[in-house]
Amino acid sequence: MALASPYPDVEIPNLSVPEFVLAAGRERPDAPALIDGLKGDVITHGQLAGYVDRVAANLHARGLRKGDVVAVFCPNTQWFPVVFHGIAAAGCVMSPINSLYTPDEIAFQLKDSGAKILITISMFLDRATAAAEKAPLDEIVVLDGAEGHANLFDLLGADAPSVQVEIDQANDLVTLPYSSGTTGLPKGVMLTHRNLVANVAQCLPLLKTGADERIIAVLPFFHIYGLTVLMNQGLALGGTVVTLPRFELEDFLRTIQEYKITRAFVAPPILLALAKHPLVDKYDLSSLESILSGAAPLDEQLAHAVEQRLRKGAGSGVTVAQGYGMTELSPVSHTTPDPDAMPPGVTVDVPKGSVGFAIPNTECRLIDPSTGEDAAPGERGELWVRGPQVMKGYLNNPEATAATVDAEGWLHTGDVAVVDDNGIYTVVDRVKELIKYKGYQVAPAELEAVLINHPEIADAAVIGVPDKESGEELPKAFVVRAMGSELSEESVMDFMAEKVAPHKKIRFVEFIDEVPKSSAGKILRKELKARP
Ligand code: 4UV
Repeated sequence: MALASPYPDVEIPNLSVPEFVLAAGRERPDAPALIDGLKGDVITHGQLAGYVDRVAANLHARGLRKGDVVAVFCPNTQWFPVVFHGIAAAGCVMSPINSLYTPDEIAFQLKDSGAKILITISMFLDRATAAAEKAPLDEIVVLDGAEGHANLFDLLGADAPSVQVEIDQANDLVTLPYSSGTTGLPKGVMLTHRNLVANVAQCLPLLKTGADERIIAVLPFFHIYGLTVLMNQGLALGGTVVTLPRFELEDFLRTIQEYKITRAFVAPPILLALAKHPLVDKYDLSSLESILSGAAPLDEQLAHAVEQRLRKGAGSGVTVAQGYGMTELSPVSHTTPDPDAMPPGVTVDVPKGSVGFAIPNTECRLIDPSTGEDAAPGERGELWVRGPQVMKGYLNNPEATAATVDAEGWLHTGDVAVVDDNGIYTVVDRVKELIKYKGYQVAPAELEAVLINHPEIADAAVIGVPDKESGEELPKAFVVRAMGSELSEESVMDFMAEKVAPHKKIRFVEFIDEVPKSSAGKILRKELKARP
């Protein structure tokens, strides 16, 4: 049985992403749209619109056409949104690459996505160049400049004529982030202009807000949470997005104080720092009205601890709450509203450990995995989601698409949830392979593929094991040594540390005689998890 959102449907304007997201800023061209939290540089809404026009024009002049993929390998700066919307306005597709990736990981995404151009910064150029040796590109643009490369000024050049590209909102892709979904290797998630416009429009009724919002953007724009919720939602409000290139607690706290940040969207590790670290008391964080956590489960006690600590003395009314999403959902399907934006007729407190309500235009089902039928009321089940934010599919992978989005349009999340009588959802488990470390995806299949390339490894399987202290899941490898090999745990971990980004490092190794597999060859991860 489909469970509807308790919010009335919203209209989804038939606009491209830049048209929709930049519309509010047109009304207040002199207001700051983007501030560099470290340097203080400001881009106003008026300048942003002008820069976006230039980037689109210059990408067109460099030969890019509708549908071409442009990879972006950059940390959060105020230029990331300029580049993203410029790419989108040119009708091209932005594929964001994780800043921590190794050359092999970058090359995989460049090849798989068919990217023509890579836009990066000089600090990342070594890795970008090494990746481009394995995945040829037309060009690498280095925003802050490097000899022999075009730079930001070339993308902003005045001479190229403006372009007007016709966008078919429901079909044309705007971004291609990578996600392993419920199983296997990372796949290109095809998100259309409509997906992203819809997801911002769907979230707005849950915010009680105006154009004076100042949002701190420390979670990366290369992840869909950063792209949609921090960047696009922030700009669509006509607010100010203050960027930080990485999480350093002191920079984070100073930026909140200095720019009187009103909203922070974070992941649980940042809340842990806010709850525990002595530095927090040295800063005035009283401007903060809302902290929303997402990307991994939020501990209820931790949410209360942060709320109490930040309220103490400062007299602020900050609320700590939680949202839930998935790259394949653009990403939001559930979130906790501002206290004065509750669904019509609902007056209860939303429990801190929950992920709130299904957002407008979103239907859910909870399916009992053992029967394939709807779970009984109050019982847990796999969460299925249907709505305009559901991806178009995985790039060049109709099988994986069909296994994730069924014929009726339900996306099977691989997460297990319960819903109460008020329509409040709590995520209680994950039945897919995916491991999450600090909110980042770690795909066991990807690590297994790297492990079995080691000459002394005959077979391998990876699972996530809970770390009590940090509350994180840590990747653990079960390794079958090749005949005669004396491979040590350390050498397995060292080998992996060279090949994969730091968040994907193998933290534990156990040697076994054989990886348990089903008759169809599927790794029986449950058996590995159940081992003492
Ligand atoms: O694909 P992905 O890396 O996507 C995300 C998206 C997180 C978002 C998005 C919008 C929000 O408003 C927000 O608060 C958070 O992380 O990983 C998707 C998987 O991450 C787990 C779950 O297993 C998803 O399938 N996950 C995401 N949020 C939560 C979560 C959560 N609140 N509680 C438990 N697991």
